[in-house]
Amino acid sequence: MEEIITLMADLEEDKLLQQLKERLDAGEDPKALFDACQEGMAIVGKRFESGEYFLSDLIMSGEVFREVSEVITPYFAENAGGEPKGKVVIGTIIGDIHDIGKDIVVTLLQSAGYEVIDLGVDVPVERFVEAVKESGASVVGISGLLTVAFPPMKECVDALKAAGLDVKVMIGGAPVTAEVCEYVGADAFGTANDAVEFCKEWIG
Ligand code: B12
Repeated sequence: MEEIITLMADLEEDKLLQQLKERLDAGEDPKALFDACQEGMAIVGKRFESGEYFLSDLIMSGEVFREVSEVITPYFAENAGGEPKGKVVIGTIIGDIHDIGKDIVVTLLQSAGYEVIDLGVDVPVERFVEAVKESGASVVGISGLLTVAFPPMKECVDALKAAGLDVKVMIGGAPVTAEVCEYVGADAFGTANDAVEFCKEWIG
């Protein structure tokens, strides 16, 4: 997997997609390949923080990852048809436009058989409430990468409660900790893999 990690980290789009297609067709585990790409993304983040990568590289990494998801998702075995196991509303909270992590959560949830209503980025609190009412979803996922995103995340949880909606709320994003989770009043926080485990526990 080292080669995949390096190609993702170096933003070698064409070579990466070519390799992925060949290896998937050869029967390699899509989950392992996806995890390797996530590891590559983590390296991209570190290179940005150290000043080696610029904003344009970050934006490029998001585009590459989207293509990676499009190539890999159809190969996830659990994705092969059938009734959705349950509905999840997800979005990046108002004021925040980071969506790479959220999109990974969406991909993994869909691959695990859940119907996902993705509200996108910079989503107002009321939109989460409306979407739950419209869809009847039983889980809400809120993503936030900026510290300033925490108060609106809390407002969102409060608004869902005030509307009397019986939903479980999970939150995520690199800076989210147990303390943030407690402050926001969410039921759980974690990684994209954790999101799938939470939904298995809450919805089945
Ligand atoms: C890529 C990136 C960008 C890209 C975003 C592209 C995109 N389409 O998303 C761009 C260039 C646009 C960007 C812009 C900005 N960014 Co930025 N960005 C990053 C960076 C380097 C990586 C984020 C990322 O995608 N990581 C990879 C993904 C896979 O990780 P993740 O998002 O954490 O997601 C994982 C988990 O957290 C989880 N997860 C995510 N969401 C959810 C939701 C649920 C429900 C669950 C369960 C799990 C979950 O699942 C994922 C996989 O496990 C981070 C640095 C960092 N260390 O995070 C800074 C960072 C988040 N950005 C930062 C800043 C300051 C900004 C800007 C304000 C910069 C500016 N001056 O304009 C703007 C913000 C604009 C706005 N209003 O949102 C700061 C935030 C600081 C803070 N404390 O608030 C950081 C931490 C960088 C830094 N060290 O300063 N950024």
